[in-house]
Amino acid sequence: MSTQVKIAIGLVFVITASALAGLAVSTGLGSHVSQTDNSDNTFTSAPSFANTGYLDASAQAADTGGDNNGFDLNPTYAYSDDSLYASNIDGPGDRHLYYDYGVSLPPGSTINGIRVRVDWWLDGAGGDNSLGVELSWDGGNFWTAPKADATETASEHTAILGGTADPWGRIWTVGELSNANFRVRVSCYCSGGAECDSRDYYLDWVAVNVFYTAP
Ligand SMILES: [Ca+2]
Ligand SMILES: [Ca+2]
Ligand SMILES: [Ca+2]
Repeated sequence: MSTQVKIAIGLVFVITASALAGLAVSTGLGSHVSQTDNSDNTFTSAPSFANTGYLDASAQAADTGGDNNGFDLNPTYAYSDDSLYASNIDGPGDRHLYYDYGVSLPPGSTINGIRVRVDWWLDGAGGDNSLGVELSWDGGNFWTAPKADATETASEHTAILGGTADPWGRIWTVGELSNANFRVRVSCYCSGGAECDSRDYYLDWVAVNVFYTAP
């Protein structure tokens, strides 16, 4: 047998073996393990991952500070994530309350973290500008230390303050998140720029997301 013939026979054998191997897979000759028989895929509930999703405020009020009128134009437009927004004109120092988030948790739940999402922007970036958020657990008498987002943009951006395992420096009870007690205060800051006198702040959405473990 010539060398060329031997090579040709060898190639036919390799091609035929490959085709048969493919046929074996395509005809389902591979093994299948039922998911219920696979212990690695046994799912159990994971309460530490429970969270409320982002909740909308349904009440608001201007607080003291600055010119004392908070987000003076359309403050209710910050209830939802959409194309409508609240405006705080000539606003450094102004503060605004958002509340009635309707947080509903199983009694006795452990609060692991709270995230506040603010979608906001500025009319300009002169000076050092930021948006601060504090939380109250008693209807606005006492407040957490503020967290602030100092990202200055002239079009909307999203900032997440707090976190899934960040309870803002305290141990919360379910009752402290009720509409009667829980408050979000948004504060507008500007320093170090002549433009601060006329700085405008725009707020599309201020939403709250609570992470908890049910008892
Ligand atoms: Ca938005
Ligand atoms: Ca204002
Ligand atoms: Ca909005």
